[in-house]
Amino acid sequence: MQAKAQLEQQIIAEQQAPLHSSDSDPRETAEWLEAWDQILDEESPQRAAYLLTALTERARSAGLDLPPPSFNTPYWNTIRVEDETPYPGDLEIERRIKSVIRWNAMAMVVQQNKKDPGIGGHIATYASIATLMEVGFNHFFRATIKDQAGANQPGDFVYFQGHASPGIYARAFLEGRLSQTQVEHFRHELRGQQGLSSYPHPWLMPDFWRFPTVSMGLASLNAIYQARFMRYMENRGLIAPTDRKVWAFLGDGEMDEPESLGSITLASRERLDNLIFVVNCNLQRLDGPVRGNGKIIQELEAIFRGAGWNVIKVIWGSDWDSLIQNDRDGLLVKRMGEITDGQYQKYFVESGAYFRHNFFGTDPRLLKMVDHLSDEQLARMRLGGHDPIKVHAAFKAAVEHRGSPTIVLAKTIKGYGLGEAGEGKNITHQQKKLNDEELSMFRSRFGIPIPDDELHNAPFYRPPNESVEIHYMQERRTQLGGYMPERKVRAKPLPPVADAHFEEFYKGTEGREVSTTMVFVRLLAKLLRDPEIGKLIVPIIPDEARTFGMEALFRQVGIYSSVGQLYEPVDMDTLLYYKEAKNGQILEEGITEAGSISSFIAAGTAYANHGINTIPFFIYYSMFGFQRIGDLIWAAADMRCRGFLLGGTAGRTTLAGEGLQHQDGHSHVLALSVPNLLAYDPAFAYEIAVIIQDGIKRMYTDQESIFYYLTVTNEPLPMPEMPAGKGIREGILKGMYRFKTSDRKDARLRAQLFGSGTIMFEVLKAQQILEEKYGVGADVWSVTSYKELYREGNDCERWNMLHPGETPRVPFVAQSLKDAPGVFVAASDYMKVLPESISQWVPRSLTSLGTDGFGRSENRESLRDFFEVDAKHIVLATLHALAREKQIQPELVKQAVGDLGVNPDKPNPAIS
Ligand SMILES: Cc1ncc(C[n+]2csc(CCOP(=O)(O)OP(=O)(O)O)c2C)c(N)n1
Ligand SMILES: [Mg+2]
Repeated sequence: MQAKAQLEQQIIAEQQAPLHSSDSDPRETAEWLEAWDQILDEESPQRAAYLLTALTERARSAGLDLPPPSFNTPYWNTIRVEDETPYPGDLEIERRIKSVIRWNAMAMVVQQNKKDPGIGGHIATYASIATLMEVGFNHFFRATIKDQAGANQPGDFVYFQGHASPGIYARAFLEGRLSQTQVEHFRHELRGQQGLSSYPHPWLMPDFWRFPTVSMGLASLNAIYQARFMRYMENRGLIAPTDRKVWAFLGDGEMDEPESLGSITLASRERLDNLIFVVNCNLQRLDGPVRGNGKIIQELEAIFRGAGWNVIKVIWGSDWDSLIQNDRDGLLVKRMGEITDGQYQKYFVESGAYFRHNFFGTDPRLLKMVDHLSDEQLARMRLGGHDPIKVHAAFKAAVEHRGSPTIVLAKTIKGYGLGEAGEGKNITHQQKKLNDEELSMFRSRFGIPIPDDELHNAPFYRPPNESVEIHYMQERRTQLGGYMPERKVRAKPLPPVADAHFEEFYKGTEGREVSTTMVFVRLLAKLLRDPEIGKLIVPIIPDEARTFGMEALFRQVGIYSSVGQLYEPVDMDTLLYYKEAKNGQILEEGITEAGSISSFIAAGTAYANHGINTIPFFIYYSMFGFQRIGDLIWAAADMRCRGFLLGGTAGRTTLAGEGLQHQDGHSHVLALSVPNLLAYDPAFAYEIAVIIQDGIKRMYTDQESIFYYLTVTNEPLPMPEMPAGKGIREGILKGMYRFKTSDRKDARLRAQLFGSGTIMFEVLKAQQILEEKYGVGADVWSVTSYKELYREGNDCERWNMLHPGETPRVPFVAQSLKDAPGVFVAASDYMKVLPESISQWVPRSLTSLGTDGFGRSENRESLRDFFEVDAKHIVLATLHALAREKQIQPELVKQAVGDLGVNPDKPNPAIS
């Protein structure tokens, strides 16, 4: 122990060489060091550390300019050999199981690429992570866990490195959970057989995968917020506290994604000791080295230690123990520390002789240390991440650690076991085919009993159920509470929410002007008070509560804080003070849309992961939604996440003064791309009420795998009463209904105007102008969702194409408009393509007005003029359409341009 501590000091001292080079009294230094060594040896390491800290503090308070603290430890394992506990499993049986899994994972990819060249898949990643996975599966990952009352609760959550999925499938195949047919149909999901998706996709395999991880960076972010949300649920009494963990297995290349590192201080600030990252440091990414000229493990160590994480490095396997212990003068560890990752990678592919010469050959004393080892032995010296003993010690320390999250940095070899076919080579990530010789080598290396004449097809191998191996793995999983990964919907459906909450909104505001954001907030406040679902609501805000007028909720339900409120809020004496509480309900995330959507995902999938129907409402600046965090929304969709996304301050022209970066005119276009998302751009209070009530029912009572996007705006407007009559509610939900019929039904000139969001009020003004000034009788339609109309229309068209000769289905748009006379004009605060998406079902040609182009810093009136979506442009577009239909003379339109005050030579907003 003392020797190692001395070395550590020495190495750190070398890093801080300038300080020591000016040692003016080496004898005195030696005395101090000796005294300190004595304390370390005779008292305790804690005492020795305490004294150092005390001295440092004293020095700092005396104003000394000390060198900055080093966040690195030497390039060796964090856990000392003497602190390792005996391995609790049977290493030999586990090795054999792992070998078979390795083989099947490889075979899965090779087989597919033989029969379908280019179908892809990854061999090298699982090959490097296999030991990390298997130690986890055999000893750590608990599928269920007991709470303090002895009741079974959901166990650990594991985010598996996405493209290591062949190994996860191969294990499930051995466990008997996946059939031979399934593994034979890896990446072939459309062959009339049950296949396996390329990566973890709950959408495609809803009983198996829980967390989509293959978009690099999302796993880290999601895992942090998942662990945090568990604490939130515990602190609010929604789930029983347990010591369950969230594990995230990540690639070292993946750590370059900003999302991977972006929220790590939240994890330490929240003391998330229920969170464990494991980074598979195989030193390679897709193209080549992650840090050829540096050291990824050291870099990540410093980052995470600096951020307050517990860092455990697993670099060297047991083969190195005696060498490291005999390294009395620190030569070996110094050499280990000076080699770059690129050079280490070279050692992986080179012979033992090369390793001896290049690594140890720099100093005769180093060479002597490995005299007793043959070149072959040297070449086979295992790394920490391939040694179950080291990995187990690290995982054990990680799960036992308290007070901060842990990251395990495990050094591995990419393509481990592939030999010439790719082990450690730059091409290994892409290696999908093995020739017969390479297959034969792989088979021999891992001892798989497959005869030569079958080898060519790389067949799967499954030991019989009665074999020691299968028996062992089943027993381990039974001990750990069941199989993993597994996704099970645990929550019972909710009863429908009481109508009473929504009725107020059907009445309208009798001329009082309110924004749809205010309507939403009022509805949310009511839902929060509901005795049944109130506690399940999770309001999520990225530092915009005041923007959206939500500050009243601070006091009503409190802001979640894991430590309560340790200060006297500055506005304590006001009614709506900033109240933080341990059981606070609002997740006030700070300025992170990526973090907020991760909370949304955790809350919106708790129905499956925890069996609790939490209902998240995430409200944000609509511009920073699909555009900023679209990939996370896609992941939410894949995960069958439920809940409501609220795009606040939405629309290109409703957000006055904010300009180009804030004014969103395309989130509804981007929302078209998410298959199970319903997107609405409501204009009126009652529409919001109808949509949210139906949404809660569909998601939480009927348990549909859908979620919602609603845009709300901050323009105060008088909210009308919900029109009486059949079909209004249905129309709101399906996407359109006639809001107002013209008083001039008998007029010769007729028009149908579509309005959405706040632009609806421009449409209503246009209707009046058309009737009063131009004698055009115009009906007004509220289009709440172009997306729903587009989806349903396509559904009908497709059915009709596939069922020739049968009575064709008529799209809802066509049904609704079939008797509507006149020309069709649509206006919204979004791009023109949105209304155009339904034009094929509009009986005659549709003129679409929208807000293509960059925003401007201006007020609403000028913006609507600029983008040509105000009442005068709607009137002009209607007259233009009538002229095109030869119902009026072109001269009349020309006249109108002047009368309406339209500047025909204004720049085109779409391109200016
Ligand atoms: C956001 C994103 N960008 C790119 C990719 C494509 N991709 C898949 S694996 C990979 C390399 C991964 O390297 P690393 O994280 O080190 O994992 P390893 O396979 O080495 O364990 C890349 C670039 C992706 N999946 N996600
Ligand atoms: Mg890597």
